[in-house]
Amino acid sequence: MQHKRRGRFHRIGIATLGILLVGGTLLSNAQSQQEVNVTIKDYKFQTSQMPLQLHTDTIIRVKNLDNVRHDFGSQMFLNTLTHVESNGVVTYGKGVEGAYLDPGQEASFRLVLDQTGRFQFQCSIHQDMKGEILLLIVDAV
Ligand SMILES: [Cu+2]
Repeated sequence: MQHKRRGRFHRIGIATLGILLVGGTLLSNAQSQQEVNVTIKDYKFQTSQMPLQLHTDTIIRVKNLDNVRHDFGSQMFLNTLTHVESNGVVTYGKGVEGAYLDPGQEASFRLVLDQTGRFQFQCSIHQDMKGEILLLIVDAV
């Protein structure tokens, strides 16, 4: 069943990761790894995460709960070393575009975020599926 999609933002699954950069003193336990979880369901990206910091090993775990194939790709991977593990296959390097996820499949992306900004990710198969990672600097009081 096809639905006419009018407004670009009407049916798009906007997933926003608010990455709060907090002062190191707020996090009493130094974290060696921080995690972002992205679930794909009903053609939408849903994200959850802990507060994130720059210059820290970050792992983005993506799981496809739909019964169709999706893709998770982002420009944010292009200029940084990214370690991708998908279906038992590990890819490592710069210029990684993303990974395809078959139904039920998971993929993980490890990278270090070293700049603030807005980083969009998307499914290349379904052009309306987009999400965004926000890197915001929050000044510690
Ligand atoms: Cu898709």
